[in-house]
Amino acid sequence: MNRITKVLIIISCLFGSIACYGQRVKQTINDGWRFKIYPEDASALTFDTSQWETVSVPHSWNTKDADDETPGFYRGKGWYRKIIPIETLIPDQRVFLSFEGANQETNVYVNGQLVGNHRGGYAAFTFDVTEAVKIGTNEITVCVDNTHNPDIAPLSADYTFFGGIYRDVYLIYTSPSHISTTHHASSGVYLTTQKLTDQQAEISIKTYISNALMSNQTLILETEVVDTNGKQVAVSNEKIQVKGGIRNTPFESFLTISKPKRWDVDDPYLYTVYSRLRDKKGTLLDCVVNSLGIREFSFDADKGFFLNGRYRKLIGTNRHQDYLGLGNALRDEMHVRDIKLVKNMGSNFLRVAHYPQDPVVMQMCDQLGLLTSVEIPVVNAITQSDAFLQNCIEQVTEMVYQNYNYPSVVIWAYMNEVLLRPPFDPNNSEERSNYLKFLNKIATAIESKIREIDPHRYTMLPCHAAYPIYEESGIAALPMMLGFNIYNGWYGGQVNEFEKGLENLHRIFPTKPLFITEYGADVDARLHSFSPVRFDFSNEFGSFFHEHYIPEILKRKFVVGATVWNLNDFYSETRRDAVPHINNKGLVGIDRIPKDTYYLYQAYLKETPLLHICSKTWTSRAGASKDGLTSMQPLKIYTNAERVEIHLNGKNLGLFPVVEKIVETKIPFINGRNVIDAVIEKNGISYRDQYVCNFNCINVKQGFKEMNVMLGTERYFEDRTAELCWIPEQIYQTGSWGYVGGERMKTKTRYGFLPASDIEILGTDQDPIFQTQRTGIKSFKAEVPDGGYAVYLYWAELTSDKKKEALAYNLGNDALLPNYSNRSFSITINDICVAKRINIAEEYGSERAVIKKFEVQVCQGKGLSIDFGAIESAPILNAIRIVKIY
Ligand code: GCB
Ligand code: CA
Repeated sequence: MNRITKVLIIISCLFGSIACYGQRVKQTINDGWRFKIYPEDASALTFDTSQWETVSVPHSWNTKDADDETPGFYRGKGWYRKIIPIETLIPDQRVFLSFEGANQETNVYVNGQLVGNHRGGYAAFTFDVTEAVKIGTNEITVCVDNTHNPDIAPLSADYTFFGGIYRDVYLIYTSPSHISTTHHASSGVYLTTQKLTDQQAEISIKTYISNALMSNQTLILETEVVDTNGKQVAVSNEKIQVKGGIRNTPFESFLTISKPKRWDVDDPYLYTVYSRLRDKKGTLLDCVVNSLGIREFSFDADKGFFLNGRYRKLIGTNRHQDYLGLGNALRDEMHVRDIKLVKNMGSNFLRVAHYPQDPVVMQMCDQLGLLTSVEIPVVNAITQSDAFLQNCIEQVTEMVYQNYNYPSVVIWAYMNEVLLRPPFDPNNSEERSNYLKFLNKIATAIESKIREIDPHRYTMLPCHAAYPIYEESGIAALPMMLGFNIYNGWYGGQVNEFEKGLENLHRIFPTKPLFITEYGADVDARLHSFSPVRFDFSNEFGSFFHEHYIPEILKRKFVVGATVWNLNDFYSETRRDAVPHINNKGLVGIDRIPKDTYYLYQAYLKETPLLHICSKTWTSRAGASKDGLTSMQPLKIYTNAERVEIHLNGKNLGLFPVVEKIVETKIPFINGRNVIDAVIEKNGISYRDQYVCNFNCINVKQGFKEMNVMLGTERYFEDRTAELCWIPEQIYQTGSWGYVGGERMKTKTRYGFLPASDIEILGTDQDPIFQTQRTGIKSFKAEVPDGGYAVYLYWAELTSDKKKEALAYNLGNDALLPNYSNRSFSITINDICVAKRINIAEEYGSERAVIKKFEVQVCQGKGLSIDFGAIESAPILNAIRIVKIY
């Protein structure tokens, strides 16, 4: 498909003439790159690129291998090459190549000559390539390297470090004298509201000028502020003297805007600021546009956050920049969609974690009225090297300058859970103390760098819950506020430890405004449970978790704000959960389909009527049924109304009261199609939500067609590709169906047990069907009617001889290596031996999905009995599907 090339031509049409001398030209060069993964040097112009693949930027080379069944993904060099024409667009022009982001170290060559190097995967960088290009065709070669580099942050993290040029690349032409493009790749203009009253706003504007001409120049710098109607509200014109051959000279000017309109979350009013550079005759040389949001804010450790004098509880989400199948290589429009999702949830805050994101993300926050914190990616650990320290300072400098003008930004953050995974030997006190000292040195340097560049915003350190070591190292004292990532009830303990923990943190850090930078629980949208427990990945546990956290956050003023981890599910290659390689704590999926929890936030945060029937995506549903006609199952509704009327298949079930935004009831689903309508009323207008599902009432005596049962679990699983529902096991009783004997397989961790295995099941993407089992099962019986049947037995050997590395951020919730069971057993179906000795692991390998389908007959009213006979160790069964064919 043809992609649209964005061409941004910044013209000052206000001056009437289009053909001004020296207009800046900025255009993307995203398409038609030749690309190859190549670990060696491919920079030579003679290098044969004829066999290279053709790709478009945004691009990542890890979109497939970071989500396949082979552990790891390519971390090394990727080479991009492209021929670009350079024209003469401006007399004596300067030419720049500008990258919005490439992960993580980049070398750029023009016509075989190295023109620049950049280290860090999340910031923009711009190189002046004027001397290296010629008019006509030019070969641009870009080497991006995502190899682990101990001198570049982050060293490790719970997200995938996709390699590639994953944000836009631009070609920029300017006049020889121009507003700087190379001042940390920012716009070259920095706007600061110095003083603000209802009468007036005093704005300082620092403009960096570069002059490539060898002679000194007398120039005119004009700054014009216009309101949303295009009306000029302030202007300054200054004569400036710029030395020859000098880059990045700052000039400061001041403007006053009378009766300023404030930028606020409900009314994100933005002025437009034109910075124009002219020669002394008045001819335009360059123009840069920024927006200006005028606001004042403050944090108080007891009273919370105030924006323009008004109290606001900050609430919203974190966000990762990736998407299903694309890695981090998202088009602008996709970033925009995400920020709309954040706003639409009722949020007023976005933690841009764990790294600076695409400029369109920040522009959207400005336009929609979302406050933000932006962060550099120093995650989990540091390297005790001056090179690492230097890189931190470079990254923080780029972050602050590049994001300086966004009114949405109120916090600069650094170091996420930096003491989660310290590499020192805890028994070596000297090693420990040296590490903490060096950490303090880096944190101090970052903190003072931020305050030096931008004394107008707050600084924050997001810590994990084990705060004493943050105190001990001295780093907790440095920032103006503290963030805490809290997972009580998920990684361990009970949800109500959350509020106790909050009170305690406030007692320990009474002067630091406290922000809950993260909290969340994993939900695989396909899983359900009516007795949810942590780590079952069910929708219902996720709901339970957030239903508890939200009111506790809202209740406490000293909790200045909170951001859910995370807006979206995101790639984390090393994770092996219900959905391998993905962290499922999103309120929306990696495909951006909202989960129930997203609507719970809307019910709390939105004033417009909100009504949502939970589990609406669960369209293929099933359950055990006493009569084969109906099955009682819980139903939940989220709403900001006071009562809800519920209808089932056209029948009014009555009015139900709402408690803390929730209606909970039980519904007699009928076999087949069910339509549930919920209705609320607000100001005489009624609002309706509808849930339609196909329900399979499972009863072996009444209209039996098929059953799909997972052993060893309480979970329900929706196979969305086959549109069928797996239901949990039950014990066999005469006249019915279920297992005989055995016990639920237990996955042991350091602290207890997981409700399901955390092994990635090879050969399937329906992992949950295989992640639980009954060990030592004797039989599975179903008293089905006579006829011809297909019986599918599902296995995966969940013990393994493969050693796995525990994930630090899983906080001890990794399965301990179970003893490998070399098991074999026999299978008999209705007295016919179908396998004398089956050894799953021996035949197929452990951790692999194995399905065997047997064609069997049931006659003389005997029903079905599948019997397992132990030979070595205990027989197992993970799931069973029984289908009546004749
Ligand atoms: C955290 C980390 C974040 C992880 C998250 C989790 O505390 O800051 O990067 O993804 O926990 O899901 O474990
Ligand atoms: Ca892989």
